[in-house]
Amino acid sequence: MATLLFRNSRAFLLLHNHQHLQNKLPFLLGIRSPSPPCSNSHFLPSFLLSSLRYESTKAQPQLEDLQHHHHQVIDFPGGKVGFTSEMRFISDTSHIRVPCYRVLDDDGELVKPTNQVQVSKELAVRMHSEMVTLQTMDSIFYELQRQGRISFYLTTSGEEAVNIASAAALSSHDVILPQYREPGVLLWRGFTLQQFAHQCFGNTNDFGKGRQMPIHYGSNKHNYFTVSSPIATQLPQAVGAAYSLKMDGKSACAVTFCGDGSTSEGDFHAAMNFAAVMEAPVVFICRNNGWAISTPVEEQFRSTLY
Ligand SMILES: Cc1ncc(C[n+]2csc(CCOP(=O)(O)OP(=O)(O)O)c2C)c(N)n1
Ligand SMILES: [Mg+2]
Repeated sequence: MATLLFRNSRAFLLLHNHQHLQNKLPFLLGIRSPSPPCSNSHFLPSFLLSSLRYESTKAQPQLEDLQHHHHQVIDFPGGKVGFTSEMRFISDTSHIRVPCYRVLDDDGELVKPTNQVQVSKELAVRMHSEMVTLQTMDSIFYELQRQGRISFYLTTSGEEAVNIASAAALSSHDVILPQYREPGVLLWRGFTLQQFAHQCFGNTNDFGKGRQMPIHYGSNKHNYFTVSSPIATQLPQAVGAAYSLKMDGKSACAVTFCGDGSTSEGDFHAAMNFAAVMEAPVVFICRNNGWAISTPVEEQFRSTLY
């Protein structure tokens, strides 16, 4: 079965054992600079990496051990959630909710020294810039939809970092199977604002030739599967894509996104088991924004992890 890896204010991540994925883990866990697209050359010395990997992938038996470093809590659908600045695997269920991971306090100061390796200033600025671009694009398209110029739109408000940070951690060979709130991954990979506009307007320059609703982006060139409307269908498909990469001996993984509501679908559970049985190189990133349209998480499932 998949392992619950971490959850921050917006996302938790499930992953299966695979050497290639484990190479990416230190950055996904925030303790290593990411590799630039198409390259694996940014790694820390191997002895350090292997100790970090061991440290980061060792699952603890009880969630209760997770240190709560802060006294503050946030109000989140389903109840109050504490904070932690410790990022690590957890393997068990508990009556305690998984705390929200954060490294900066409300004033933008580091909460405490962590085992993180800083990314370069250049990369940090690019990540920030892409998050701002994503917000700006959202504002424009959202207003276009409200004005009736496009028929549909969904924003990524509050989830910009999940988009951009996960994209920055991957190589361009890794295939993305998105839900619909991850256009930032495509933006990071070079899809232009004009191309987003072509798709939303469904014109002749749209790769889908207007056959899809707005925001159903897809691009072969960017290894980004086209968004599909039925919730959670991308999850078992991602495992299939990952298994195919494994059979072809490729040094790449499949990365798929879903929302908290998607975890109620049968496809979610099928995907988890399929991935575990086939030992497929797939990363599941679940964005927990507390709601599936009007259904809050406490009405969606009985898991206490949220
Ligand atoms: C199979 C299926 N059922 C219902 C819907 C309608 N629907 C669209 S989005 C959505 C909520 C999904 O919530 P979540 O996965 O948490 O994603 P979020 O929008 O919160 O990011 C639903 C129920 C759908 N698209 N497909
Ligand atoms: Mg949701």
